[in-house]
Amino acid sequence: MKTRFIDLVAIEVYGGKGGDGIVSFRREAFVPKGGPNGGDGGAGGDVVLVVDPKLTTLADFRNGAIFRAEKGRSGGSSNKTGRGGEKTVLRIPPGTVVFDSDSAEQLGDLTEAGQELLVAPGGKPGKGNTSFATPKVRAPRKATKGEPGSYRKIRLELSLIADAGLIGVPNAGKSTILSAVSAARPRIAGYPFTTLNPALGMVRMARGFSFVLADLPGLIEGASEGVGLGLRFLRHVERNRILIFIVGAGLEMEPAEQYRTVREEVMAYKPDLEELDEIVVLSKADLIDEEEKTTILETLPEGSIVISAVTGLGMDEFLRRIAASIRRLRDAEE
Ligand SMILES: Nc1nc2c(ncn2[C@@H]2O[C@H](COP(=O)(O)OP(=O)(O)OP(=O)(O)O)[C@@H](O)[C@H]2O)c(=O)[nH]1
Ligand SMILES: [Mg+2]
Repeated sequence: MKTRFIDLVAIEVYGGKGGDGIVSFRREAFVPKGGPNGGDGGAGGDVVLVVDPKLTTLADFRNGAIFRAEKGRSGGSSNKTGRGGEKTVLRIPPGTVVFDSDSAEQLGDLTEAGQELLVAPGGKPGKGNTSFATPKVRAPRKATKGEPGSYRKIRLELSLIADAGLIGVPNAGKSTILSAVSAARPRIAGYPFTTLNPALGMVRMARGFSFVLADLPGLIEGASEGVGLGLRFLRHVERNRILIFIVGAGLEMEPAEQYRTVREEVMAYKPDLEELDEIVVLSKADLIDEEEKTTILETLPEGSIVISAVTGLGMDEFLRRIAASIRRLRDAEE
């Protein structure tokens, strides 16, 4: 299932200033008029973006953060060139699109691991007086300063696509599940509609397999007709490839009724979704005993999974089932 989320951040980047060239003359014993030997400065450091495939969000960047690269050093006597400034490398996730905030020009679309984008070149170094020597001017007293590095305000935009979304009535335990299986920390509370906007989490399985799970706002009857937050949520399910229905134990509405209501809303919104893989999950199983569990399971589709994000019951199977489904779909796409 594909759900798009945009992670957005604006930052400022400064290339390092170029080092100054210097004026200097050879001084040797018994050589009264040494020639020029002032070296050039070093180039200022660049600010560079680099794609790190391990990253999945722009969460490492604070809005308005400022990044500067190191300045180049001044030249030395004996024609020594100053050391160049270190570049500043900013790691970003694949799929980041970079814009100049002022001109709105797109500077790059970074997708491949290791791909780089120079966003703020360092300043050009100044020249030492050696560079200004000519047959006529043998002892120039001239050197130039390094230029300032360039400055830019840039906007980073990442659009994430969820592989699967958690669908259910309010309070079913969707956000609790996402926080149990990923590093995402959506808000969790015992009142309905805690989740107003979809949250995304990266679930990392063995052998480098990972997928993105979306925690969606609760769905209620009438959602397909615009009641509550339903429509806003359903827009995100539209491109989903797997539907994960979360029904909660211990809620006023019976699990089978929750499943029926939510499924009806989803299908009323978009009948095509009938064709998708479905996983039905009974959550909060720690609130009920074995007997209740059996009774409830009889009312849910065959193969429904029983979990508790609080005790960890059934969570491995839950993830394995989703992973297997996603793997199949990814293989089919290739
Ligand atoms: N005992 C128990 N309580 C749970 C479990 N999962 C969630 N809860 C509680 O149920 C309440 C609702 O959980 P959420 O994860 O916020 O539910 P949600 O489905 O995201 O709700 P909305 O965002 O409002 O749609 C919270 O008080 C949770 O602490 C569970 O496995 N066991
Ligand atoms: Mg929630």
